[in-house]
Amino acid sequence: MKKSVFAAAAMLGAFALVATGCAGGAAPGAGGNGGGGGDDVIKVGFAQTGSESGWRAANTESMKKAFSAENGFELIFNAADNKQEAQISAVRNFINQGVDAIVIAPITVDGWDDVLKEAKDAGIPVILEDRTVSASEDLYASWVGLDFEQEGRTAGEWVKENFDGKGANLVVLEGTTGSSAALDRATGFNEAIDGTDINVLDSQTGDFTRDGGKKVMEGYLQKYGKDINVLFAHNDDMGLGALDAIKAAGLTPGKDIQIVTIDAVKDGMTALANGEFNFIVECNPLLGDKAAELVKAVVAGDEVEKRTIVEDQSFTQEQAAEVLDSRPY
Ligand code: GYE
Repeated sequence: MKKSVFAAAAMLGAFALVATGCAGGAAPGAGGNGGGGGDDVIKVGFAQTGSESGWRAANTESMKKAFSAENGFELIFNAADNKQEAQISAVRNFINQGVDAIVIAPITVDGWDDVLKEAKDAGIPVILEDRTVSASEDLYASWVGLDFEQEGRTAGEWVKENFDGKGANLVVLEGTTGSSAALDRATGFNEAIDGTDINVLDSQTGDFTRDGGKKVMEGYLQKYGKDINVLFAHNDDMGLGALDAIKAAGLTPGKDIQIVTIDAVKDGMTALANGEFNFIVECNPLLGDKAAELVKAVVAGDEVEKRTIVEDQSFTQEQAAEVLDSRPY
């Protein structure tokens, strides 16, 4: 077993030499790098988290569009069903296939050091999109994503403005445990409500899914009943799942329990425009073009920015009703 891993690594080492040998000016793939027929096509492996949410569906679509054949890419797509081991083995697979670049939307922040080192040793550049990792910055070429901490802070500021001093009992539906999106949103939110009298009754993960949001909300309603008057969900989908639980408990979402979420995908914005949600902080999933631009630059040997942050907005019910039809996702 060990031997074959070593042999593969040695082979990839040789591949890396060929690849860096061409980086001095020749077009990527010009040296017959085995990428796909000896032309300039850039072979990219993309390790997606899974398909947990509407945000994810929009992100996957954006990535597939940007990494299209017309744009000069051959895309190998993998979705890991929110399981980090599966995602890491997808990345190893890409390394073994000798792709020109790897893009990862990392499920969790920790646990990436080894496989990122393996990619580096094989001379394959890695671009991160969406979430971040705790591994050293020199193990990847670049990251494009959102300011999750600011998103959480914006949600928290809305809660503070509307509920401080008003006897708020809040519950939280957290995103996937250990993901940078969940960790940073919690940090920003807690910072914003710090020093207020907002009472956080409970905070548990719903794994960014509708089902998870529904189940955890059912548990909260059983435990705290009508005491709950505010819900912060780390994404729209968990908030949408919670709507079912709230209605089943005979309560009116948007009134008895006010709801703030993050993402601003179509279904979430529809719930906001309908008055079932009260506020949404946007998280832009359309990162494909930027990720593709970064991959092209890195493969060509150009210097790139280490971090690219895409701007987000936020929406009230009135604003959601105005923009709903023009939203691209
Ligand atoms: O908010 C959520 C998705 O990492 C920003 O992951 C992303 C989050 C997004 O499942 O809906």
